[in-house]
Amino acid sequence: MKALILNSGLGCRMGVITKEHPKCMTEISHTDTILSRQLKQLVSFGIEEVVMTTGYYDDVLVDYCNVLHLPLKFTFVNNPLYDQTNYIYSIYCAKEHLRNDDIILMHGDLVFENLVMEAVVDSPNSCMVVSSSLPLPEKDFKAVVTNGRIEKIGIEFFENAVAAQPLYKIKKEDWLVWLGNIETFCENNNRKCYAENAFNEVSNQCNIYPCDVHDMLCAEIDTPEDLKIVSEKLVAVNERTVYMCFSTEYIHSGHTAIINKARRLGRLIIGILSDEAVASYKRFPLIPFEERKALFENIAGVERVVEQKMLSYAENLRWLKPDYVVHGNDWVEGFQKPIRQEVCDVLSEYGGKLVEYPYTNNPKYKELDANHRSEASMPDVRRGRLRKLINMKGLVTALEAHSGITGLIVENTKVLQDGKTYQFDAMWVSSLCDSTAKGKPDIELVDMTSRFRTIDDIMEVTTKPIIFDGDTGGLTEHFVYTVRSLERMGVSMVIIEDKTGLKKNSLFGTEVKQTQASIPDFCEKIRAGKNSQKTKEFMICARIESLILERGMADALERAFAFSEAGADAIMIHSRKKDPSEIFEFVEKFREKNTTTPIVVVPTSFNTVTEAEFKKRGVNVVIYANQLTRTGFPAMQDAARTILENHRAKECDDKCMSIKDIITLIPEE
Ligand code: SPV
Ligand code: MG
Repeated sequence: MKALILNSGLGCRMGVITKEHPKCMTEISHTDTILSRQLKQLVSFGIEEVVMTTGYYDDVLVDYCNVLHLPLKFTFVNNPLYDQTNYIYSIYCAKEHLRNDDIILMHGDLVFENLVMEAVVDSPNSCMVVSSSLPLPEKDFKAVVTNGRIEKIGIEFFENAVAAQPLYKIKKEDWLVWLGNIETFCENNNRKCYAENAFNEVSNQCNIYPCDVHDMLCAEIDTPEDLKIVSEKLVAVNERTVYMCFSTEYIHSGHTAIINKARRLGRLIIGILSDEAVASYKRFPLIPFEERKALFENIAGVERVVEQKMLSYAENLRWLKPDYVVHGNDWVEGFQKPIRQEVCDVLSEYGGKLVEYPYTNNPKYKELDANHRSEASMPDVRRGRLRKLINMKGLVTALEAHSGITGLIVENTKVLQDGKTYQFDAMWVSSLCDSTAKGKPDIELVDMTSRFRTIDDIMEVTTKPIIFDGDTGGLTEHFVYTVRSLERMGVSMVIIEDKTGLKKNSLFGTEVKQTQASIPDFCEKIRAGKNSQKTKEFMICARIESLILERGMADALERAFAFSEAGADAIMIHSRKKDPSEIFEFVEKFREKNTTTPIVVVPTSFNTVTEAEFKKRGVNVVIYANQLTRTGFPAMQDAARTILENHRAKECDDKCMSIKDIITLIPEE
């Protein structure tokens, strides 16, 4: 596509302003003339070639264009009769340069905002800029629109007409028809009328549609008064701000394309989602906030980069009041729909606008994302993420997973509430649930090889950190090997409980015989485990069973201090009481002396306590230890019974997830 700019005329009505140069060289802002602004706009829309008709002060004009050093290829065509003819003849002079492309045609005295240019450039058909919002001008162009198409253009038409501006996109097939008639006109010495007179005769073979820009800026400058009005409007246009938000850790061509579009609308402010918001909405960012911010600070045309603390834009929009928010149209449906709605609501509070561009669904970007995901799932990257999350969020949550599919549920389940996204931070590979899935009791019967197999199944399809239920840790001589294997696999933390001999599930409490390990023995196990690990990030958590075995608070606390002294990276305190007071008491007393070692709780029994309350009291990890197992298997029992009772599967159908839904639970690689 080429641009054709008509700059031959005298511009007499501008008075002294055009004494020494053509009208298009009139200054309209501190930084631009009418022409330099037009040319820069063309460059920003990807136009590379400009045909410019010249006449009045043509040498001054040509020099000026060259001095601008814009990446444009100019073809200057002089109209030798510029003072006796109209621009129809200038076009005629340039005709040989105008036969092979679609063209953007504009008068050289036209000032328009970028959204106008965008509407013209992106139009699938030939079009002319009109405004249905402005009153019909007395002396300027109007377009008569019939059956959705422009039938006539001229200053004399008032019926069925809209205000029109000489800015067009004309597809080659339409242009050849119009240009053909311009040639006929000029060859018949009809050179003083408008080029549009030639169009009016052939408009039925030439499909030009109105491109309605309503009250956006698009105006010709004919007089010093016009210049004053348009320059003032331009000040406001140039002060507009645009806001976009990114969470990405790398910039690809899709990002730069949308940034370039946003930049055309105003001064661009970029919001970078905080690490916490990214972790809650996607996954833990591999690249921290400061580095993600720096990526954008180095992009030309980005004026300012700020933090967006939450997925919700509301806070930043009320603060910055941007004129536009720019986003891909991928959030019209799906998970981000409520966020989008909130953006629309907040923008309407002060008259801002949402501008959406088609989302680039490039398979290359999907591949990049998949590579990124697999990087996030690599052992070295995954292992340290639990500790980082605890440091970043203060409190993290984990849900049990005992297979690939339950791992995917923990990985992908998200809830959007009050502008925030909630998802689990980590997975708990429970001995109870792993054993149950294998139809075995929770007595350390499922051997480590088999437990590792479960971890592997989960790891293969997920990226979130894993907390492994290591039961008693076994013999110290064995535990050191377990630690290394877990560490190598990318597990973030193992929790071992201070029991010895035949371990039974804690929720049996004192109903079964269970023996607690001595403090020195268990400290020795912790020390041996810590000494055997190869990385700094892997965590060993000591789990205290004193409250379960009714040995009292003092014993629990004595153990907690001894175990953390021995090197435990975290302390888990367990209870099977519904009433959380003993847990609260423990946390309070432990925190009086130790403010840093993370505390882990498993609120299966004391399940009324909210995460916020735990956090307030100083807990750092909340593990939902068995809820997928306890909801999943009863549903299966129910299905089995329903089929048996009805001797067919139909009655079971309503209880079933559709095949389509079950397939979509498994993401395609
Ligand atoms: C498990 O989930 O296997 C646990 C927690 O160890 S509990 O069942 O509460 O003991
Ligand atoms: Mg267990």
